[in-house]
Amino acid sequence: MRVSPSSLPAQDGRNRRIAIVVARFNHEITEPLALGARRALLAAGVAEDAIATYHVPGAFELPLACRWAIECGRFDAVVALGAVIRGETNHYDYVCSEASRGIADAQLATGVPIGFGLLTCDTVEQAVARAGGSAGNKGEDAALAALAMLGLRRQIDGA
Ligand code: INI
Repeated sequence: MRVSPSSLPAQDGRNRRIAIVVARFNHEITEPLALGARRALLAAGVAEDAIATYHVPGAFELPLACRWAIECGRFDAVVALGAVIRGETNHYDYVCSEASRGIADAQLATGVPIGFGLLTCDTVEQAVARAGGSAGNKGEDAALAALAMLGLRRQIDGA
């Protein structure tokens, strides 16, 4: 059984403002992720004009752009999307680990949720499967995770 945020109850995105930050590198993978994220947000009730999409060169740049999106104060949550595909060199490992660490740091430092939609795959085929193929769309999942965290915060705060 596939366990993902999509298998959780529907999220309530009404009155939420969300930034999608997407890497251009491997854009044939990341654009379907961005479309999936947008689709999931709209389906959850986020208004079209409450979603802003920003592009960065590659996954390495995701953390800083997420941080900027948070610091501008216009968004309740961020969705970070990218695809790192293992190549011949260990560049892959640096990009994966720094992007992941940076995204985690940004959400922990600010308290603003960042849906983690960074694919880290051995092959293009694996990435395609996770960008709307046989393994679902991880952009959708990351968007729903961000909304789920906003809902959890509201629940914990008792609001
Ligand atoms: N960026 C990615 O988003 N995916 C990759 O697979 C990748 N590889 O393999 O190199 C990648 N590299 C670029 C990196 O994210 C930066 O944009 C670049 O180093 C400039 O800072």
